[in-house]
Amino acid sequence: MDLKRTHYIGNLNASLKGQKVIVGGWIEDLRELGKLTFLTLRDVTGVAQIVVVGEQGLKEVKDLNRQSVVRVTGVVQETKARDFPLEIKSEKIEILSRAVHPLPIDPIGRLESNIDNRLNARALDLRNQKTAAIFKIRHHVLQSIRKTLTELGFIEVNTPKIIGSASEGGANLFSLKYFDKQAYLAQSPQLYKEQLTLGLERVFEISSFYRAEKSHTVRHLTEFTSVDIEAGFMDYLDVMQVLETVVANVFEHIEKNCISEQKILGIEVKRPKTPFEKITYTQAIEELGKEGIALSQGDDLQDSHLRKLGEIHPGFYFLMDWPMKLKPFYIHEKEDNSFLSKSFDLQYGYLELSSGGRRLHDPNKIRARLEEQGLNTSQFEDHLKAFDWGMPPHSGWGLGLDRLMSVLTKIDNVREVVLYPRDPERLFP
Ligand code: AMO
Repeated sequence: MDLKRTHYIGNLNASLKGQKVIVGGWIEDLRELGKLTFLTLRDVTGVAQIVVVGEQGLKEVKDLNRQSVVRVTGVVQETKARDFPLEIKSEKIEILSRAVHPLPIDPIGRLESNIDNRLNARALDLRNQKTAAIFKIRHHVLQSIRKTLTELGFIEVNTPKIIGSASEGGANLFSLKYFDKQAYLAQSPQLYKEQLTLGLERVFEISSFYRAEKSHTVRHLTEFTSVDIEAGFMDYLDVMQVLETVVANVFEHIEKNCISEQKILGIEVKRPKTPFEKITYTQAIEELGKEGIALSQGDDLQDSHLRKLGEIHPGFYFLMDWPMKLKPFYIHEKEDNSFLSKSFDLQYGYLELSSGGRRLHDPNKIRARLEEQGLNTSQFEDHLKAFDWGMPPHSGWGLGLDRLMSVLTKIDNVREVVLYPRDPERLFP
C-alpha cells in the first residue's frame, strides 16, 4: 500500500491548478448532489473539497463512514464552493482505514460533548479543530520557553522521577514499591535542580511531576507539567525577571505564530504589559483588610482570599515576601527581617502560576529548618552533602505549564489543555 502524499492540504494553492496531486486524510463530510459526490477531507494542515464524478469507485466511497482515512489522487481545479478556494477532481480514491459508525463523540464539534466523554475518546477528540489548536499552541509554548531560557544561558536537564525521599516535604507523595525498597514519584525536581547549580550554574527542566492530592478543582492534577529553573549567583528578584521574560515571550510568540489557532479558539493573545506588578504579602493582607477580610501576619491566603485579590489585580502580578513559616524548608529568609522570606508566587488574578525564591545554601540552616518543619533530616543527608562541596547562592522557580496554558487559551479547566489528564478519579485512557 503506497502511503505517499505529494501535498499537505494546507499547501494547495492556485498555482497548482490543472496539476495532479495526491492528498490523504480523514473524511469529515460526504454529500451527494446529482451525479456528483462531494467529500470534505481534512489532514493536520487543513481541509479540502474533493469532487467525485460518475460511477467509478463511487459505491465504495458512499458506504464509507465519516473519519475513515483515504488517499485521493486527483487534479486541482477551480470551485464554485463558497468555503473552499479550490477543489480536487478525484481520479482515484484508496481506502486506508475505516472508522466505525457511530463514533463515541462527534469530532467535528457540531454536537458538543462533555469533557468526560471527550477525554474518554481523546485521540478522536483531537480531530476537533478546537482541541487540535490547543495542542498546537502548547507545542509553540514549549518551543518559546526553551528558546528564551537557552538564550539566557540555562541548560536543559532531566532529573529522576523515581526518588528515595521527598523533594517537597512529606505530604502528597505517591509511594511505590521499588523491588525491596520504598520509593516515591518526584513532586518536583527541587533538590536536584539546586544541586546542579554547583556544576552547571543555570539549569532548567520541563517535565511531569506527581502530587497525591485529592483535589477536585479545575487547576489541580495528580500529574502535572512543570517548568523549573535554578540559577547560581542569582537572587530572587533576578529569577523573577527571568520568569517575567519567559511568560511575556510566550504570549508574544503565540500572538505572532499561532494566528489561525487563535481564530479557531476565538481568543486574542497579546504580549502582557511588563514589568508585572509586585505586591508583598503584607500589602496583600492590608488590601484584604480594607475589603473586610481580617487576617493576621502569618496567616496563609485561602482560595477565597486569592479570589478577592484577583478582583483587585486581574492580570499578572507577583505576590512576594511571604512569611517564612508558610514556605518550604529550602527557602531563604529576608536579611532585614527573618520573619519574612525571599519568596514569590506569580499570580494571574486568583490563579497561582508559579512559585519560587532564593534558597538557603548553608547546610546547617537547612537542617535547622527541616527540624522546625518536623521533617527527618537523615533522609536529606545525601542531598545536603552537596552543600559542603561549594554550593553557590542560588534561586529558582517552578511554573505550572498546564495552568499557564489555561490562562493563555482562556480555558478554565486544566484537563482541557492536557492530553491525558490524571486526577484522583481519572487513570484511563
Ligand atoms: P509549587 O508546589 O508551588 O512549587 O509548584 C509550582 C507550580 O506548579 C504548579 N502546580 C500544579 N499544577 C497542577 N496541578 C497540581 N497539583 C500542581 N501543583 C503545583 C502550580 C505551582 O505554582 N519546588 C517549588 C518551586 C520552586 O520553588 O522552584 C514547587 O514545586 O502552577
